Amino acid sequence: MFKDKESFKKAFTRQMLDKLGLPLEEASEADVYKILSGMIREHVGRDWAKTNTLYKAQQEKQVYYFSMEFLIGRLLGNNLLNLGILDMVREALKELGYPFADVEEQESDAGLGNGGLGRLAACFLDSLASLQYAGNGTGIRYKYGLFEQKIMDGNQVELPDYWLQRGNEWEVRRPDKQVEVRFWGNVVTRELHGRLIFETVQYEAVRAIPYDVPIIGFGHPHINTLRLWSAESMMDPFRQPSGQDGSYYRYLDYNRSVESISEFLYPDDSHYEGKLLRLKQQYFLCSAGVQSVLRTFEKLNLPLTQLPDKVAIQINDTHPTLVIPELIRILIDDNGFGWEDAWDITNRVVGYTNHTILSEALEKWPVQMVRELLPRIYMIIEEIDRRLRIELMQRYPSDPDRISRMAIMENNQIRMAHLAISGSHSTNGVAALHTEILKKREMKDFYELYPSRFNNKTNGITHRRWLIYANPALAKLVSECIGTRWIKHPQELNGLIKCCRNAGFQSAFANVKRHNKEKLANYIFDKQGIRVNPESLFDIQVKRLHAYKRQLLNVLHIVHLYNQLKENPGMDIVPRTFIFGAKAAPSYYLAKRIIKLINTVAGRINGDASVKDVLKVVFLENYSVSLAEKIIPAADVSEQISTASKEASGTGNMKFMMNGAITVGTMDGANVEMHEMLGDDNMFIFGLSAEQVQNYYQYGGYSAWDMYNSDSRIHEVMDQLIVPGLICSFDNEFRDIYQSVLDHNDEYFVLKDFASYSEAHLNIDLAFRNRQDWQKKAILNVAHSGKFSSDCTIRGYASEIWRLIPVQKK
Ligand code: 26Q
Repeated sequence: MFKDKESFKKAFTRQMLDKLGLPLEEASEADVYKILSGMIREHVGRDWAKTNTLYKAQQEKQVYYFSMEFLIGRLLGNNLLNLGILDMVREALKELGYPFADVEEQESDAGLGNGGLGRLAACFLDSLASLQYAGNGTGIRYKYGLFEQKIMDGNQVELPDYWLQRGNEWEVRRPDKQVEVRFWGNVVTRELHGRLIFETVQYEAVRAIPYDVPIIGFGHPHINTLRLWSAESMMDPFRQPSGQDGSYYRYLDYNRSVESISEFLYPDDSHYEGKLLRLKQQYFLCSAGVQSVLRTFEKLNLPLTQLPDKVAIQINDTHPTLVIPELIRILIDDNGFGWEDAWDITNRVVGYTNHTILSEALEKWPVQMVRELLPRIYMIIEEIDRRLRIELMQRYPSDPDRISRMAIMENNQIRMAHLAISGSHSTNGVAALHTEILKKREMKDFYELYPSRFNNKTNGITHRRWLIYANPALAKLVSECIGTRWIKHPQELNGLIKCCRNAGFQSAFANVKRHNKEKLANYIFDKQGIRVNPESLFDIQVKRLHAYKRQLLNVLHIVHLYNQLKENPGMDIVPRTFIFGAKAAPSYYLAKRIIKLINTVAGRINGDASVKDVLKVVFLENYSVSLAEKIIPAADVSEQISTASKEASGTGNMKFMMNGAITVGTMDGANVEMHEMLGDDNMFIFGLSAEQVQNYYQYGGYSAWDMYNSDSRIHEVMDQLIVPGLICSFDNEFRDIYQSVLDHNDEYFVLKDFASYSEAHLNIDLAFRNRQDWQKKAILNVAHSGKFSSDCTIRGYASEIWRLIPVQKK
């Protein structure tokens, strides 16, 4: 049915009639979306089954990527692209009277993630399938994704994201594959033939139902599975008939509590807080996921001792760390293994990826909570801790401090990172600098104990979604210049280096950017009624709102520019449009105040006719994957300005680079590796280094008040946060922000980096005036971005951590 345009049109029209009883003329865009996505789902069904049969027949080793988040966004366009029929379908629909862009908008954005970590998981799935690895995703099918953001009166307001409201054409419910997950209860121990047997009684059982989503590989019929688990109640959860002595009411309570398990995604406020429901979610994912992995393994009819030869589990941060005690539990309690063997198997199966160096974000669960909710898992963690302590005592007999520092259980808390490192064979950071910081500081003790476990895997992004799909005009131009091999081998984008000075190519490149900027300008006007000039420099910062990402530095600098323009109306600056997009965790007060500040500044500046030709500020509501696809291709400048050492990697930085934006950034996360390739000529680096930041934390010597008193620009913009004038409309309007910087001694060095940030922006201004040179820089950014394709990252994980080779290579 997808052979050619005409047969597609015929099949499509026919399905519209058969499935919805609608002649084409009466179909809405939503109807078109529904039929089209249904057709694709059906179309891939056979190849999906074939891929699974192949895995089984060839006894492939499989990797399971366990993650509490998969930020997949929309699937229609991406699936058509990977199937190689996007252009054909686009044309066919156009001929039938439906612009593809309008059809696409009918799909809700699957926002099952907060930001980088969740989007990384989605990019990895795309690469796994496209490179023909046997790789699966394991996650939770949240009923509500990350909240929808509305801006009201400049403030963020959160609305529930009921993304499933209109159904989900991509998923298949698989009740036949359901498993049971048990909470609460008591462990009874007895002896049987000289062995201790552990049995949990009086537990509460929950049904885990999988929903499978096909993950379509690019350019070949290789289809992997993302399995998302949903919690449902059982008829007989307590293993006793309900209805007796008040147990009916207990059942009703139970029913409600079960539904909440897969109800919503927790927003990340990077400030760890141990919530019972979150722990339930984590164990739900781990237990259902591990049981399902083992069921698939069972079909191979091999002994469990061979599990590490056939299965790798990668845990996306510590959120799914409970796979470790869960796998041990199943091996010991259900399969009769002794501790050593169960531990050894588990250790060889699991790998752990760390995504954070903010110590306040590290997960620690209260002992009591784990003991009550997961009594048997708790016993196993206790045993892991006991054995680790013995190992440490032997290794460091005279260093009790070190043992307390490294223990898993300490101060009535369970440190999940320590559990993850000791229970797995691999711990990786997500950028070179990040891994070095883990080894030298954050996890130094563990690095010294297990040096060979630590390794780096610099993050990546799928160039299929982020270049070919999001920026088709640029992809086409690239192919015209260097051919199409780069699509399968993204490193070959470096073929563009030879075109970077070619005037004809530069001007074609500039036209593509211009076209993308016009599209974004139209979107901004449609959505927010603000007119921005596509001729101006588009300077963009889109990412979660967090103090360490320093949106505040950006907005204070904008205020400074505005002050200069007010003082000196004739000042010669390149016209700029500053664009922001960011969600703040609902409970993160300071982050929300920064959103209000950005909107206040935007309102003032956009309302001031005297700067209307040179300065605009836009805060785009509800930043999400599909919005990112519209914004990133239109950027001239990419803001990656975190306090050095704080951003583990960043992946937005890579997306902008691949779309020909030039980065203004600190030497943080993967910016460092970008800089290695691009050099000072093609990136605007500023600010303290990670080492300098560390030194200030360690030895002091920085005073925010001194900065304020010694730099008149800083003095002026800080005062504008509290004194009515160009920015504030009443006394102390932004006192909380003012205080966070001055009274708390500027934890993120916003003031310290202000001068060098301003200077970087002056350099941007100068550089943008020389358009040809600017194009050259932008082209070089694209040319060097192939290294950041997630294909490259996934090959690294596959060969060095999972020991997996692509299926087609056999
Ligand atoms: C934890 C406990 C309770 C509720 C929520 C959370 C939670 C949820 C999500 C904690 C953290 C996250 C997400 C973290 C994250 O996205 N980290 C980013 O990961 C990217 C991919 O590796 C990196 O590029 C970024 O640098 C890093 O900040």
